[in-house]
Amino acid sequence: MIRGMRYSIFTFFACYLLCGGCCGEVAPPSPYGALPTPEQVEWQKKEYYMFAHFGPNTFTDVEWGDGKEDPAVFDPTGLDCRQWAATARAAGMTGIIVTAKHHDGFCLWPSRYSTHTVSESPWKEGKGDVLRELSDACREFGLDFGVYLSPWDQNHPAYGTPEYNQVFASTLDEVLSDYGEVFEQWFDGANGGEKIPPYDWDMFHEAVYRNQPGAIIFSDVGPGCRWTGNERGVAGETNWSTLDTEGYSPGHGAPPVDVLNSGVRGGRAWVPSEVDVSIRPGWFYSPSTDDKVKSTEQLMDIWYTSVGRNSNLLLNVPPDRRGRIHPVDSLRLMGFRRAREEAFGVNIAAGARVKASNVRGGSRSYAAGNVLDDDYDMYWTTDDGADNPWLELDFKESKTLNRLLLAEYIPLGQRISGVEVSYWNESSKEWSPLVRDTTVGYKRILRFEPVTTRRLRIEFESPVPPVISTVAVYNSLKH
Ligand code: FUL
Repeated sequence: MIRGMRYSIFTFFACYLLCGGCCGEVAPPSPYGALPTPEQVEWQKKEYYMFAHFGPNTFTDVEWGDGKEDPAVFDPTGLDCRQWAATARAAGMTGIIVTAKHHDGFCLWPSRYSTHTVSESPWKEGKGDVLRELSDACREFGLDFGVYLSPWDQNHPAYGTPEYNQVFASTLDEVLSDYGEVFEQWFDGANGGEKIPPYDWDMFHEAVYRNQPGAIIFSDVGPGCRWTGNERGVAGETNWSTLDTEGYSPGHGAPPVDVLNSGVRGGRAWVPSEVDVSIRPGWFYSPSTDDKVKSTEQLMDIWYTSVGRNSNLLLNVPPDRRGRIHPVDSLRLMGFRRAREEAFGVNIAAGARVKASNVRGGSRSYAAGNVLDDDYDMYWTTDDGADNPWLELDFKESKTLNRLLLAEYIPLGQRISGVEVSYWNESSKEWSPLVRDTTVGYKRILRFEPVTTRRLRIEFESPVPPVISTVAVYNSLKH
């Protein structure tokens, strides 16, 4: 009898631990609204990668070549894609997207579908292939490889005719089948031509997915990710990863830029924002901008307004005329990395006590403490219909802080529309307002004046239970 009792107490506790605090699994909250694909979730985790604008413009000092450039201008004296990759890696980036073909139509690889390519240039006696060297270097340095291809082509004789759609689709086929895995296909919507021929976007997308089923397609309106509406590095303060794309197309047919900037609450498609911005005033290298490379302060600001606002950051670092990242840009990238490490190196919330207004089903699977672990898939959430959800952090002693990082678990959708943060004011013995904001999404970093306190309270506005994967707190001394 006693033995049996012991056994059942043991099984009860085993069951308790296995089931996460109660007998019987507690179902997770229902997904809400448009949802990301698994590839979009993985893409979002890449956060920060390099854009490399390189081509004839690098040598001619213009931003938009007209396609009439002599291919002989393309002649880097010491091209070294391993140096690009080593730099990106050391900068903390996760990949590189290269302008395989910009608006001038020049192809950085020996394309079968153009006569305006590296093969016609003197570089490596016409035997070179930048995409080969870069894709190999990315693999060697553990980086993702992505390609930019402009549909607008000022060189190709078929441009403007119905045949061009097939030419462009074949070009995509070629690039996307020859250089290994491509994580992102970047379609530029820019077009300075007077008459833009109708592009067959379905055909282009099909070519991408046929060759690279896991690739994320960038354009003004996705479908994988969207332009954030400006090239200044600033995503909307309110930034939904959802958008209504019906009836819109990339380029001139895109929604207004303010819509792209903030997304659309309740939009029917999941099309998260990507911030593209250049470290220099122009997209291509020019010796005249060597002294105009963005400062660490400017880059940190961009971090807060991109990654800190539910976006990925695609930072353009244009290789110079040797075909290497210029030392000024490299130094700046390293300073930027150090600044991020200084700002976010010590998480004040680690080891804090966390309390919540409610824990779903009382289950440990959804406990408040999950917001402090490093596992993105572990989150805190509440029962359906639980009012006024909040989390409270107790640092156990007074701490000075000025940054709060929040992350929603996006596989269940973007849910939160408002956050209100207050701190425990020891002198007045009450909660004092600290900062309030709107959306969270994959990542949100709130900045506020330093405050010294032992406790922080975060209230969430959400039509359905909030699902919070991460809460982190920092005291950034410089940035
Ligand atoms: C724009 C282009 O016109 C610029 O030259 C650059 O490539 C930028 C990323 O996109 O639309």
